[in-house]
Amino acid sequence: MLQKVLVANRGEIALRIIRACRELDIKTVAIYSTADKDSLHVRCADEAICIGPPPSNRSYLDIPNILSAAVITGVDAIHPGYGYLSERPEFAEICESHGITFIGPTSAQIEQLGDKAQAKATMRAAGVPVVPGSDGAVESQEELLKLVNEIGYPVIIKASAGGGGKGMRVARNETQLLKSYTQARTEAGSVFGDDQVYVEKLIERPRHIEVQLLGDHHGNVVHFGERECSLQRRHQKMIEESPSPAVSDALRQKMGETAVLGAKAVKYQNAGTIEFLLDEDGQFYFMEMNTRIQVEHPVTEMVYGIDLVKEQLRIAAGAELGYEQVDIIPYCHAIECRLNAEYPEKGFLPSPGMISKLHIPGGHGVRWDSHVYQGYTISPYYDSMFGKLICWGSDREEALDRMSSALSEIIVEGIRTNVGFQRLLINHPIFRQGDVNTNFVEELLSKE
Ligand code: MV4
Repeated sequence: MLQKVLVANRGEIALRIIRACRELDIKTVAIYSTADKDSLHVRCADEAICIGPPPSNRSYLDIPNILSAAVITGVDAIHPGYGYLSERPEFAEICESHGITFIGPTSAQIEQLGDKAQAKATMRAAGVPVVPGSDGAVESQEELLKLVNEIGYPVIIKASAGGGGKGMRVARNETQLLKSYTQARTEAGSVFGDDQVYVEKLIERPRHIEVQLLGDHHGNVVHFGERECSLQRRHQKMIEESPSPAVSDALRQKMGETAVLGAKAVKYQNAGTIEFLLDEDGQFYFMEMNTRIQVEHPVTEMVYGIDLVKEQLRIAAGAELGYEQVDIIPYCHAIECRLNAEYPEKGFLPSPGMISKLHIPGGHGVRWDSHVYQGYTISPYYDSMFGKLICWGSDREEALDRMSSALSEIIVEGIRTNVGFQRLLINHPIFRQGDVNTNFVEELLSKE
């Protein structure tokens, strides 16, 4: 097993990883910026090293500083968490070349799946359904017009180096198409340093459904069902649940087997997620593969009774999964609300500051993953998410009722939060019916 792990992250996920290490008797090293010196991940780790000033590019994204911390403390592995360096192939590569285990897939896998056009081609070749569109990047206007003539409008243009919704444009006619194409390439070039774009048919009002995967170093890959992630605003997820109210047992099996097929095609190792779009006819299509542990992993943990972070550590140490697909059974329904320090009435403006009073709900079927405490100051430098509330129940209704009750119980003073907005969503009749798509939150906000 691993002896000592450096956690190359902050906030709740750093704490989540430290807790998993402790249970496995693995020593931990926290890294922190000067803005995070009072954060719980610093207090809970066995050792902590300051790696720079508050701006992320001078601390949590500073590879030389983080590697120095790893070498000084003599760790044998680094867990990148999510965001930050988690999907940078060059970071995984430099760990590999220094004999430090990167807790995740190989740098080659991160690179292969990080280019979204290439990932799509790989999945298509493996037999995973993809949205009709270009084979890889579209090099010229002529090529673009020829292709769109075949597939028809509306279409969506995406940056190959993008992902998570960054650098996408919709076109519903030829005028929009040519304008969007030029804009998309210019923008992709300046934002990602890569101006390649690809085109596909637009799926209207899709659901975002993702399948959780684990692969070990021995060729075994299994899935842990799906998460419904359609409730999001500006590509930031707000609520995730498992199972999805739109997925039948038969569809789950089909999506799961398809995701495993895709992961096996790249010999995927460690935790990963395949994102699908599910259209209104029940067809699903590969979108992206995320090569990291995700924010919303706890809902899958509650439903399947597994600790995904511990599994990541075991897998990285070379252990075999030790179970098969037939052993993986859903036990309950789980839902997660992301709680943010933000002001919903002011366009979700960030609301950093000191938490002067805090009461966290508890009880049966309630989990709270967070790095904050009463008296903690939320920094303006980082993401506004200050905690994740996860509730589960024997069925969807029980999980949602429990979430509603927990959201009523929570007390957070000193900052503005989205708690009230989350309660509104949880009790919204359309959400209760399970009848949502990726436009739901924005449409709801535009009606107010
Ligand atoms: C799409 C789409 C419709 N049609 N592709 C956005 C994030 C990225 N993973 C893929 N995204 C989309 N791709 C086609 N062909 C709509 C979206 C999309 C979306 C997807 C998931 C969750 C929220 C979304 C919000 C807007 C657009």
